[in-house]
Amino acid sequence: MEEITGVLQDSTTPYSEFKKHVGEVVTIKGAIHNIRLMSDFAFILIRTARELIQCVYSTEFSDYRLTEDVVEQASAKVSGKVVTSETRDGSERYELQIHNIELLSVPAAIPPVVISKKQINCELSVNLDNRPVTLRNPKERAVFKLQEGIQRGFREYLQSQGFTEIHSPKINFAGAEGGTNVFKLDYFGKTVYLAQSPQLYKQALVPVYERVFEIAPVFRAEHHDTSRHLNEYISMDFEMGFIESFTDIMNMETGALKYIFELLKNEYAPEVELLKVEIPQITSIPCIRFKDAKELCVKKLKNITDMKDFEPDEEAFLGKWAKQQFNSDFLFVTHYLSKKRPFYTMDDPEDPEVTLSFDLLFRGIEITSGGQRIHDYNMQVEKMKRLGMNPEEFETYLMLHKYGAPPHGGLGLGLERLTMHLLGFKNVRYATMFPRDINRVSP
Ligand code: AMO
Repeated sequence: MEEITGVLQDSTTPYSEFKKHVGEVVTIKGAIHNIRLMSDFAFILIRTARELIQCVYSTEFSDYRLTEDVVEQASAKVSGKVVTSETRDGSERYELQIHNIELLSVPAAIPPVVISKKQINCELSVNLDNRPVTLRNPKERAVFKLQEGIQRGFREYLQSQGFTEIHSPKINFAGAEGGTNVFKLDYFGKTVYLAQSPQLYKQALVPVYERVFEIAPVFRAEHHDTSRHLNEYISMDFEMGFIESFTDIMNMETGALKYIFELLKNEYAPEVELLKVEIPQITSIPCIRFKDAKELCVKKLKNITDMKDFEPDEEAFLGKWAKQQFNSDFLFVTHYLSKKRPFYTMDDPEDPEVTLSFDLLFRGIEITSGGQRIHDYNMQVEKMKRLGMNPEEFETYLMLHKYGAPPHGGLGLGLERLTMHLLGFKNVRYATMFPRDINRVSP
């Protein structure tokens, strides 16, 4: 009887080990990304998980002969001799002199979009309609490899700080953030809601684990079609107990961002280079109160009508201001108005009109909201009533407060928003693998 040992039998050699095999015959597996036929030889690029490996076909190297079904997007097992190749910048590169190509599968059709060019060259909507194919383009896939690095950095840093990873339910009895942008669902005859955030659950877990985090999809029924709103996005959340002040949360986020950017530089260098990413340098992040930031905007920008929040052009202005004044890509704006923050936010005891809350702007766009939460039962019930909410509907949420919770707070960081601004995209959809927006639920 065959037994499964947990050890994979792999006869292929990763590109990272080619250096050790110069002059030897190795085997690789991958997709045929591009074929350039010359008069008596051909360049065949093999796309592996992270590289494009150049292979050279010539009748000089072996008796193998190219067949008609060796086409782009075919899956292949290629064996050949490793040789060093010349590069313009003098860096070390290796290629394979093909000895044999074994086709593992042959595509049924030519892709609807050319994916072997340096860049996908079509409208965003066409790109998104054909996502399973366009993501094969090295630049497209590099975006999401970097996005993996961001999540990994967030996870690794928080784990190093004693946080426990959690998964909260996405089908819920109430919306966590208030407002109307909540998706309703029929749940065996009852109305339930898709999670707008893990807010109520991450708070509930503070008395359990003190520090928790979650990286998961959340859902917002945004009715408008903007370049920075999605209806489903990945929220990177954390919540921490026993804080001295809400600046503890901002310090934790700053530490996480520093770690993430170092990780990208060190372990995602091929993608950073391919996408020419300017990784921000963080030593510290400047902070400004909402009131003072608004005054700056009023002085510099015309036609400001909403004094309670920022319009996108105000955030963009503040982003430039932070760059000029502090050479910082980031800016914390603190003490947002109580009226504008959700019911769980702690008002400032020194001025109840404002909250112990903050947003983080990255290159002039909000990527994070966070703050200290109310931990006192009576204070929370009173605030809910003041906001016209029925505390009875939040009985299980209020168990947190009723049965004792430490001072705590946390934040939510939008993964796609951070990726978008890191890569300088004008539209968040470029930083979303399979976007969900008001006009799109497919692919
Ligand atoms: P908030 O609702 O401000 O706060 O969301 C936090 C962060 O999530 C991102 N984000 C979005 N990204 C894409 N599309 C959207 N429609 C969208 N909406 C929000 C942004 C934003 O800064 N519970 C609080 C967080 C907390 O206090 O812990 C919350 O969800 O990057």
